[in-house]
Amino acid sequence: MLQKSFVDPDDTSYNSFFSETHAGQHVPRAIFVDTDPSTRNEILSESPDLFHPENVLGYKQDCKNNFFEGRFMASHLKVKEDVLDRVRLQVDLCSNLQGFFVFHAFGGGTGSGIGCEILHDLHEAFDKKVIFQPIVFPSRQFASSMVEPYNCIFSTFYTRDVVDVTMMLDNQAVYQMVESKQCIKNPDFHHVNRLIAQTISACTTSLRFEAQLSAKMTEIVTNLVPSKEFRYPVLSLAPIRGKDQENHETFSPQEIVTELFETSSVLSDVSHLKSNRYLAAVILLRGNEESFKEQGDGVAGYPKKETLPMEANKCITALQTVKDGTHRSPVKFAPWVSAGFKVGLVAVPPARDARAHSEYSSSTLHFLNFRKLIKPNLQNFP
Ligand SMILES: Nc1nc2c(ncn2[C@@H]2O[C@H](COP(=O)(O)OP(=O)(O)OP(=O)(O)O)[C@@H](O)[C@H]2O)c(=O)[nH]1
Ligand SMILES: [Mg+2]
Repeated sequence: MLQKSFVDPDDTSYNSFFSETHAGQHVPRAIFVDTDPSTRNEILSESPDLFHPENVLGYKQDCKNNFFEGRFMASHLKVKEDVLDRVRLQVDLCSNLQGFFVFHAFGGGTGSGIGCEILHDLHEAFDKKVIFQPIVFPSRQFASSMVEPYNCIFSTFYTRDVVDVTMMLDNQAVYQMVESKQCIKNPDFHHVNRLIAQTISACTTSLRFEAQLSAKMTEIVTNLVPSKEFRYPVLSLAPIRGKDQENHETFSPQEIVTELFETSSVLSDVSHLKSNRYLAAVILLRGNEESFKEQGDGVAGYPKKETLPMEANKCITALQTVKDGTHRSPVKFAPWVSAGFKVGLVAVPPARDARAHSEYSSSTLHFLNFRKLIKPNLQNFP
């Protein structure tokens, strides 16, 4: 829900994900599709007032975990026509459309087959607009059927030319993060989805609020994707703590940035991270910092505390330290990448962490690390 206390009344950037009705209600610019009819009922009964009921599409039966069944259903049940109609209506309500986020899973039939068909249509109809594709990639331990890898390979192949950025999310890695960092035993999809939602929310902060250093969708693509074959960033999120732990820690930019580059903060299985070379990284930091006024008028001679937006310089210093690697292994970039980092800063802290003393509250990072793809080129460098 939109928390008005955090929002500058003159800043209407939050409307990038909501359209405002005459009655003042904010309706998410979101369209949900599942061939399984129970999903529609679930969404509408859980959030009856939030989503536009006609933007939640349901059909008669699911696609039986089969990519080609999904593609067939997309045309046979006219799913893609229905979706495109709803998309066009939403686009009409936009004043400055940047692009689309298409969320789907690659392991099932609907997400993979119908998802691909919709992506192709979107690309054709809005060819100049950016498409971000956060995907749930199948993981060995948490697969619900043995054909998930096949569906995944087909979806990857069929969407290769129509998407600008594919954000990799792996249930197994997220489960482990929930278990180890939030100290929740036997987590379920509810916990996993919360963490994924937080990450996506952090990624889109600079689109939703006025930013000091902005990172628009096109800028993220420019900075992150050198060519279409390197368009698979992984995402990381920090700081993540359990309820009992978060009050015992202070999060400085240095700590958060260092944590972002830890293997355990990445929402994908990247065990080879330390030995890898980065091609690019986009870091989005949000929140305020508490500092002391130099000539303060605080109680009993103590300087007064004030809350200030975080400073870009501090983030740059933190990133340089990560790159140099003091007592940790340094974050290495490919030899032909000179700068490497794109930083976005937003002073609005996340609603969940709205504690009076919150410092840097949350941040996220995307980077590319397909060692195999870049390995042949690495051999030419020391
Ligand atoms: N993170 C997360 N993953 C999910 C969730 N539900 C399903 N998955 C994963 O998504 C993949 C695809 O499963 P489904 O979503 O059931 O498949 P579908 O796209 O509906 O396709 P059909 O049911 O075959 O029509 C599997 O790997 C699941 O483990 C969820 O709520 N959160
Ligand atoms: Mg399903």
